[in-house]
Amino acid sequence: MRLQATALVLLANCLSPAAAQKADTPRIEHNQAGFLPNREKKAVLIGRTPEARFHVVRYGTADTVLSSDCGPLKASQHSSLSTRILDFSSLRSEGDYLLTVPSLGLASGFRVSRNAMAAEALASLKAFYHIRVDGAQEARHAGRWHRPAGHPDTAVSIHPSAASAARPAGTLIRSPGGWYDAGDYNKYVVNSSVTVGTLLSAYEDFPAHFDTLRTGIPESGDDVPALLDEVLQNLRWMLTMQDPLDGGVYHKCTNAAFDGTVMPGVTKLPRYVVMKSTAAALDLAAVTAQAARVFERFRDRLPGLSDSCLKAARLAWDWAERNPSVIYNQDSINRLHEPDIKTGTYGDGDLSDEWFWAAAEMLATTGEKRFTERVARGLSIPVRPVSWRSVAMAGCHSLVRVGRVKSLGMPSEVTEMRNRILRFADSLLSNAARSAFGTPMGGSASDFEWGSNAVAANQAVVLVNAHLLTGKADYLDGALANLDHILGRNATGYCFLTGFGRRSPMHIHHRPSEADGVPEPVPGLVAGGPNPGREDGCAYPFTETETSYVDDYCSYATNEVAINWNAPTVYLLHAVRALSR
Ligand code: 9MR
Repeated sequence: MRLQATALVLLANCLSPAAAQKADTPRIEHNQAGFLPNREKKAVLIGRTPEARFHVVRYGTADTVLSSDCGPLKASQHSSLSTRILDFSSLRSEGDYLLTVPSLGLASGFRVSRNAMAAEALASLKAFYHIRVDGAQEARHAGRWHRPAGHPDTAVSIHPSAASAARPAGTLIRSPGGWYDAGDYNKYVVNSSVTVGTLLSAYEDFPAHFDTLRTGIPESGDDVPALLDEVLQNLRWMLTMQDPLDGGVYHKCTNAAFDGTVMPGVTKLPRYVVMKSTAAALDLAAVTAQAARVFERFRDRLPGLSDSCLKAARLAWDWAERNPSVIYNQDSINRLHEPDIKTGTYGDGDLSDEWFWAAAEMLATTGEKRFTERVARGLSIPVRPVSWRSVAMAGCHSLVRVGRVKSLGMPSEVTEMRNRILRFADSLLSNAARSAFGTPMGGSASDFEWGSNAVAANQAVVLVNAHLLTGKADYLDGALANLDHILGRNATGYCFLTGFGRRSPMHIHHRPSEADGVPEPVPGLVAGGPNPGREDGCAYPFTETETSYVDDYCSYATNEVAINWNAPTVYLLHAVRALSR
């Protein structure tokens, strides 16, 4: 088979998804960031298409390097779409190629390279620099997205819900720095914790990879890995959220209401720390205990940091023991206090997994018996990937990881956690075998929740952990399939990482990206992704479970970005790079 590559490129452009009027217009979708030579390579042919052959042609030549049958027609469980899977994993030579289905007049270009996804991995981490609150961002670090400093947060008011005898309402405290949570300009301890925990786990799992990585941030060259320099930005802010007098942790540092669509630092509205909560205390305990472990290695370069983290962890844990069920409920707060607080809640009524995560990290770091009882109780918590409200899996990963190198005095529990990770990973692989897109993502309709791309990424983190435990390639390919989902092999045809792929979000719900006058959004941010809840009430082109996405600033329910969605994407992209060397 000899095909004219130029003609196919033109054809591909004519039939590109951007031009598609209907969700089921025949088209080819795949990871738009390219494929690694030694790993699985799949695309999906979307539409009710007849049986067909596909070919891979070396770009710029007429040489067909691979031909095969498209897979059987599969009806998707989450929309009226049908698909066929195109598997070209046997292609292993680096180069630029066209994937063609001549009988349908379809083609799509892709690259196979050892450097596949390297730029994406770097950008996903650098994105945390762009969303820092503190400090002017200069062009030499921020490129076109340079901007003045954000909210100073040097005089933050104690909200009446957070008042104590020593710090009555209206007392001003310092709580500078950190990252903005998402498209909004507030800072939340619960979500910060799961984010920092994920990034610290990335470091603990792949230290050699991160030790040599440079991201071009102001701290470059300080002898601390870039990932940890970035983590420190938020960790130091989190430490300011602890009341040193009693160890309690304020739930968030926030405006009373969301800022308008302006650059950060433009609004001068009052900022508050709001109510101490048990979730915030336990999450902070977990993350500072983990940080104490990680930064112990950097004792010379960051003197005192590891000790301060462990001290904060102990104080927060003790506060939580004295205040075991203070649930953050914004409606109740607003009934009692003024001003009303209308920003994000991150309210969670079930703290069993937060207790487990905090106990697991404390045990992993200190080895103290005091934490074993809460760890043992955690064995009954249902297994699910990490999210801001469900953090038990983070504790399992840490216990198993640390349990491999030192005794935690609970060998059977650690073995049970290992088995739970593997059983869950196996269930993800069987979901992938059934899926019309060949991905673990979408095993259940509920995977398509607010921030569905983070569900895909966090499932993949479990699969990477299963791979680390067993060395089995299937787990890593399963993780890669969910990365493919985020980068283009999905029903929308979007590569959800800003700045990458042939079709990626241009109008994310992110105030700086909307207000800065730069046409392209801040790069390296992951958009939330399909969410049939469509809580924003915006106009959507498609509304089925897996197609409910719109690239519109209006859509905070599908097109916002958030630190807890970027962190597992950072983990995943860097894991795949580190494991494919
Ligand atoms: O990610 C959060 C999602 O799980 C919730 O359903 C949603 C509504 O409560 O809030 C999301 O978190 C938002 C937070 O409350 C405020 N900053 C933006 C976050 C992402 O949309």
